[in-house]
Amino acid sequence: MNIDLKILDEENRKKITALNNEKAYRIIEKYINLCKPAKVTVITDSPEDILYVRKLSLKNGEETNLKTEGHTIHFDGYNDQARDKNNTRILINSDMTLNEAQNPMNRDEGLDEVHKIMDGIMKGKEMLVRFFCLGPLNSRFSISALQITDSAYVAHSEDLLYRAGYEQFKNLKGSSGFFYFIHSAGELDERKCSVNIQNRRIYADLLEGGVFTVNNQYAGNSIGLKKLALRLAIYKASKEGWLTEHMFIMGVKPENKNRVTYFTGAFPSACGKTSTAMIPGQLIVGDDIAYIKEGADGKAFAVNIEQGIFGIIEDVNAIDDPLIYKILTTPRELIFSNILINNDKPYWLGMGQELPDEGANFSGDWHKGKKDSKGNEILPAHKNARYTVRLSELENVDPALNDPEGVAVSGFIYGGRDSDTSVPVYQSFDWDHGVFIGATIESETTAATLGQAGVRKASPMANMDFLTIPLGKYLDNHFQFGKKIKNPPLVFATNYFLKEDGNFINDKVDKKVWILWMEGRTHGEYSAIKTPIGYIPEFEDIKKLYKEIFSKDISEDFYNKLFSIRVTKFLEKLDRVETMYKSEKMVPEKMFTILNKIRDDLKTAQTKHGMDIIPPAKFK
Ligand code: SPV
Ligand code: MN
Repeated sequence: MNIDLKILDEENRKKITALNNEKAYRIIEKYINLCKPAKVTVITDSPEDILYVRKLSLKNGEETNLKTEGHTIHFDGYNDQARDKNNTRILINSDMTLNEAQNPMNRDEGLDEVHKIMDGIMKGKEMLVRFFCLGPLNSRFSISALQITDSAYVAHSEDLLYRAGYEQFKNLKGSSGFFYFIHSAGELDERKCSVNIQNRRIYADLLEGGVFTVNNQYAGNSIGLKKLALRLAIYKASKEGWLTEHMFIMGVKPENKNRVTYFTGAFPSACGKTSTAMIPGQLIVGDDIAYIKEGADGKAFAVNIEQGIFGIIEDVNAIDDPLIYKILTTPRELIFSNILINNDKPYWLGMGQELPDEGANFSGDWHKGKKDSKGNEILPAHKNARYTVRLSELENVDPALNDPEGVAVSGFIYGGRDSDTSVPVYQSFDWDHGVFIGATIESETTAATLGQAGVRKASPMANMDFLTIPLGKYLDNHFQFGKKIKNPPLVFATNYFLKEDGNFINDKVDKKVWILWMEGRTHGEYSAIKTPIGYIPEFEDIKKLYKEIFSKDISEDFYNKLFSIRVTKFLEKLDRVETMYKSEKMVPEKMFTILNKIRDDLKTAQTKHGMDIIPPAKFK
């Protein structure tokens, strides 16, 4: 390989040569020539190189030290605090199909546009060339990744979130089977925030396995290995017959039983994803993205592609989230983003203490009452403010986190949110019905909390934002996956948000009862009641679990409130689901067969019992 890039000094040149990968070299060369950085530094897995990145972010002013040792603050630019869906586009050729909602774009046009924006974008800046591994090292699940960025904050975040993969990259032995990500924060202001937000672009090139992302810093847009790799991996998995899911992975561990049972869970935002993965006494493997493949004994095995958490900080306090609160308030390597800083101390919404009236936040210098350009008051900290930390910092991290085999998954959980339709937990009749349940998750928007009629947002498998294949094809892949494996996971649905007269019927922490019931079901320990929507728990089992876990006596009346089948509400949901899927292309017929059967059974039950809200005992 002939490396003729003048910008590389001897050491950096050697680091690239050692990879012995022509494609990787050509990509590095191409983007050095296009982005025109002032300096290029190649980072290996060595502690010195990784420390260099951490220090560079401080030196550049992209992060600032806080009082607690190891803690830093990073601000994304104003209006760069969340994923930019409009400017995230999937580049496809004319022989590929996607829905308009998936925001496809002609590949040549997209590449042309984004490359024009990238021309000279790193002038005066240092380009970092990084290598990571999506998933555990030396694992059949894992995918190598090349990351090029001019943001030391992005590179530093990736050290917390992903496994170092320079050495593993050498094992590719020249193969082109890796993903690559080119990022530039673009021109910066004095706070080191991206200035050209109007030219923010996030373009995924499925055919080449690359993503180009410019003029942004928010991790969901900038960090290649997170949601950008998720999009590429969904496409790859679809071709290869495995699953890439927007799912946590947790180990459920009943106190009185000597076993750990693994579950994965997909929840749209604000439906309880992190709080489920973090239920006290259980183990966490991952909180965001899982690769799932067939493994030993015909079971599904999953790995966490990450090794860290990029978590929402709002409402993390000593009472509701003691584990995370401790992490956020004691010394360790940790990046806060978009919170409020006062006197080098971090403050966020819902932290359980009074916030100061002034400080620095995502809007710059902030004081109570400060308004944005539209006259709206700016909150002290952003609602999507976050923390970034290694999973190994958590007491409840599962030792299997880095197991190259992954963990055998006994159950999938699909978590929705509604105040008046679904029961807190139920199990599907079989795998196919489980796919149906995942495909029909809904979350109720805040309109409902304001007291208006609940607005339901469909969120199939909580993965819609990231699908790079048609939804119908994605669902078919799920059906096929279950057919292929001998012992597919049991599938469950949860809803933690049932209300009566505007108040939640049960407590937040009750999800521990539901998870332990699901765990028992995977071991054949509880019987269940067959209803038109699926299997629901028996009163005696739920009563026993409440007693064991919370020393609480529950009444049958309470159980009935939670587990009665609300026929009309469920039928309304089926109508919404039918309308949505009728307008989709390539939807497997099975979806409608399952839907019609549930609808018929609900109507039959309604007539038979002469009631609209049917208590569980009627189905026995
Ligand atoms: C999500 O929104 O699902 C996240 C945060 O996990 S982001 O990185 O923005 O995707
Ligand atoms: Mn996510």
